Amino acid sequence: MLTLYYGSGSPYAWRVNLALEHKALPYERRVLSFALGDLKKPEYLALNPRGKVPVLVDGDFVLYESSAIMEYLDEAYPAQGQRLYPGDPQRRALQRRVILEMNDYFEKAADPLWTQAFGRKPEERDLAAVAAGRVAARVELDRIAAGFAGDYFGGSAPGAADFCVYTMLGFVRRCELKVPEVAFADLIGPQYGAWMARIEALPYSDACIPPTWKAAA
Ligand SMILES: N[C@@H](CCC(=O)N[C@@H](CS)C(=O)NCC(=O)O)C(=O)O
Repeated sequence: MLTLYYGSGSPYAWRVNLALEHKALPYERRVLSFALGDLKKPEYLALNPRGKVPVLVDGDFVLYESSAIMEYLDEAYPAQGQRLYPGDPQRRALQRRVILEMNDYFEKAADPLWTQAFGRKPEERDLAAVAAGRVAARVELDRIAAGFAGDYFGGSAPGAADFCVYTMLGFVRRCELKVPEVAFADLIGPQYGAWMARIEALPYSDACIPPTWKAAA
């Protein structure tokens, strides 16, 4: 049995949750509380000294960093469920590139959106920073769209890159609740909008929505 240490609302934990479901692996999801400081407790720091989610535990093997976890799941359980990465090395490299571009470039570009939405009181929000974040995020989305390989980044079926991009965008959409000027649908445009709808139609997608978001809906 695998254990996923998870925090509700974390796109990194959410992507691993989708990956586990895609691979139809049995797992237990342990939801930690950011507010209660669960991630900084000694027993959790023993699993991840960075005090971040997600962590995967597989027997006596402990792994943190979501991208490494997704690769591990696909390599350790190649015959289980559906593949997260294509077998072809070039297609696999292109998916990894999308993931790195999201982690390294999109994350920084979109930072003003979540900083203004979740890190500022309403009266302190800087809408010029939101506008600049939208422009920077759009530049990255245009670049990353080169990685679409059909209906998905993974080709005819979703894979690790899809789960990575989807959950980051899901987090940006969440910002709109606090800051309507994020104008999410307009920001992502029709190509990403249709692709998000395809991810949301997957049979396991709903089960992976961050539970605190569902509770608040
Ligand atoms: N590079 C890490 C990022 C993980 C991460 O930043 N997790 C955030 C939640 S979105 C976290 O646990 N933050 C808690 C903290 O920094 O105190 C990964 O891919 O797993």
